[in-house]
Amino acid sequence: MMAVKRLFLINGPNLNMLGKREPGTYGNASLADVVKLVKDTAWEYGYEVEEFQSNHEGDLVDQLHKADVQAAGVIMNPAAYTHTSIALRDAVSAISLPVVEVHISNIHARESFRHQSMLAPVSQGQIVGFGIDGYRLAALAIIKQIESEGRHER
Ligand code: CA2
Repeated sequence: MMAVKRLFLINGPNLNMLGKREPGTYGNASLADVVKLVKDTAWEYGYEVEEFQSNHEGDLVDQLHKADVQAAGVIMNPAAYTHTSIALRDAVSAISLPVVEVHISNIHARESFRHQSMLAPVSQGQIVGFGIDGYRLAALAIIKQIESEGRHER
């Protein structure tokens, strides 16, 4: 039987507030809109998406470990933990999956403390500054990566 092709979509702290505050920086779309965008994009290529959002670092680590068993790739916006979390970096290093890092805003055009990503060196790539369209771009990029590596059988 053909295994289900699955992506994990993981969003970090405060992204549950999308669409409710700070539209100038993060736009008007909600987290539910982001989830629908990724699901619709992935479905075009026969992929299912399991989504997860947490404000807690350890829960995000646990979800990366779960992805290693259940998914073929991860789309992740680690939010503020991007800039601080060695634990999330180690989790990305520890799993054998491609991870694409997404940021809604252009982190390089903002405060200097947002310029560094702990995860970027261990991720497949990073998409920043395209608003929530970045999640669609990330889905397209990771599916292409998975298919080219022939690693979609999980
Ligand atoms: O641009 C991004 O996607 C960020 O990952 C968003 C993080 C920020 O700490 C990163 O530097 C860049 C913040 C997410 C907070 O999201 C909110 C959304 C609406 C209202 C308030 C916060």
